[in-house]
Amino acid sequence: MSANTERTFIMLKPDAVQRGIVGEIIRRFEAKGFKLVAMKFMMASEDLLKKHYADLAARPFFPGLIKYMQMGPVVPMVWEGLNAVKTGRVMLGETNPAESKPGTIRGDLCIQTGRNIIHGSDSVETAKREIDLWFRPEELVDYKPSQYEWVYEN
Ligand code: IDP
Ligand code: MG
Repeated sequence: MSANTERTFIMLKPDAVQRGIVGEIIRRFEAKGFKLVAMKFMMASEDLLKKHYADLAARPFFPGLIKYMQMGPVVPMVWEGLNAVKTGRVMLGETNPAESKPGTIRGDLCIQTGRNIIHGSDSVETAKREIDLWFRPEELVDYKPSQYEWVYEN
């Protein structure tokens, strides 16, 4: 894979769906120039969420987090592009929306850490693990966006 094909796992949480801001958030990734590779709309099982957040299992907020993530449907996605993981995190803002700058997704669209509307992988390794957890290989779609030459110089 070339640098332009780095992939990140982004998931819109149940509050993003319920608040009707799914389109607004997806718009930002599209407008940036990232390529949508996979997307689902689903209820996440407790088992899947516990695997996804396994590294946080000992934290006091863990039971509340698992409950929150099952309150409604989520939108797991894979986005591809140059530095997609790092830039994706910059676009999200900080974990706590109150510490997130204006212009970021969390800085613009939410208020509390426990309702922070979106997940994004924190490293390339984590992204690989998360993509494998949420998607089967055949669900990742291979195509060339028509705008490619207008987004990348080379
Ligand atoms: P991240 O989503 O910015 O990567 P993590 O530390 O990986 O942040 O935490 C995962 C998720 O757990 C957060 O996005 C948030 O939904 C929830 N969370 C983290 N810390 C707290 C907290 O102190 N109270 C409530 N929920 C929290
Ligand atoms: Mg995290």
